[in-house]
Amino acid sequence: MKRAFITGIEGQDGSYLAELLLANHYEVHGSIRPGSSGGEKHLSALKADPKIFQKTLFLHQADVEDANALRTALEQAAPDEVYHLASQSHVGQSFEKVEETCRITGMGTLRLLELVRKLPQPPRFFHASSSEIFGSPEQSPQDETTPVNPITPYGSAKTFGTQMTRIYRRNFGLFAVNGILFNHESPRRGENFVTRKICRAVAAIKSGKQKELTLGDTSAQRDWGNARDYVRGIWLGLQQQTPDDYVFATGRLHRVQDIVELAFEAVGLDWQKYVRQEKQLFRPADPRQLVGNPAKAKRILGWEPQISFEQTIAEMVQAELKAI
Ligand code: G4F
Repeated sequence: MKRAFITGIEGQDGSYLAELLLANHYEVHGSIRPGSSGGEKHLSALKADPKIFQKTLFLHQADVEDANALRTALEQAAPDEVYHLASQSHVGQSFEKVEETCRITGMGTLRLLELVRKLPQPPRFFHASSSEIFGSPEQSPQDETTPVNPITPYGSAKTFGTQMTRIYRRNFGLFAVNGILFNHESPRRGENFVTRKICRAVAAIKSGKQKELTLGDTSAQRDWGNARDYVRGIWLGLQQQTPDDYVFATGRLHRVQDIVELAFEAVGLDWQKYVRQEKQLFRPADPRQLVGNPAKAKRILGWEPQISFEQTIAEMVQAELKAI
């Protein structure tokens, strides 16, 4: 039985990854922040299953800023594979919390790399990098060879973590992999990301609980995939003979406005009656058009995204209606 350690196990990707690894007969360990709910939201079904919780799924209290707690958790788990997903992941908030973002997202990655390197049997290491490292790219679509050019504090912190992961691979012989993840969504997405914000609002407006939806720049374009597809890619990245970097993307661009139209249409409402743009929600800097080329992941990992943008938004709207 392989053992895996996941930072950020309580989040969207961490919880889907835990489910995937458990289905593949792993023993799964996850770090949770002291004082957090311990995965009440997305891990509740796993925690309620007496055949799983404390048998093949274990949670350790360890903040990514606390090297001692992380070391203890890693020593107890003795993992074969480490998946580092924890970060301050909201790009907009990274402008308000610049230092915190760099500490958690940038230094947190370096801290974990250093701890992993010093373990008696260094495990394989996956770093959840981001398309935000490309910021304002000179080429489109972006792939593993595209020069980094971050324009947000979050993108900058992720660039640091990405480069450190490469340095530990090249100089310390660590089996270290960067997954350069473009936007990926699901009903488990945090409420302050634009897909979930729109789908939640649409369900609330449909049920008469909300009157309008205020958004920032609806002309912004992104390459939106589905989180369950990307988590499969994350796992595949660590199952190869040699470590490398991979772009996970769909190769298709959509506007925020497309999400608005799809989501309102799904409940039979005219978006024009409810949506308002607000200057305060525009970011000081925002990548305009991030779109990835996943050819390498397809060729080497045999990875293929299976769930479309339209299916993902429809699933998210249905989940919000059900929740209400
Ligand atoms: O959903 P978002 O907040 O995602 P963003 O900033 O692209 O970042 C996400 O994807 C990255 C991968 O590329 C991850 F690394 C990162 O951790 C995160 O998961 O915003 C998407 C777009 C942006 O252009 C934003 O300006 O939507 C625009 N937007 C317009 N109105 C809004 C809003 N975003 C949010 N969150 N809220 C709005 O009201």
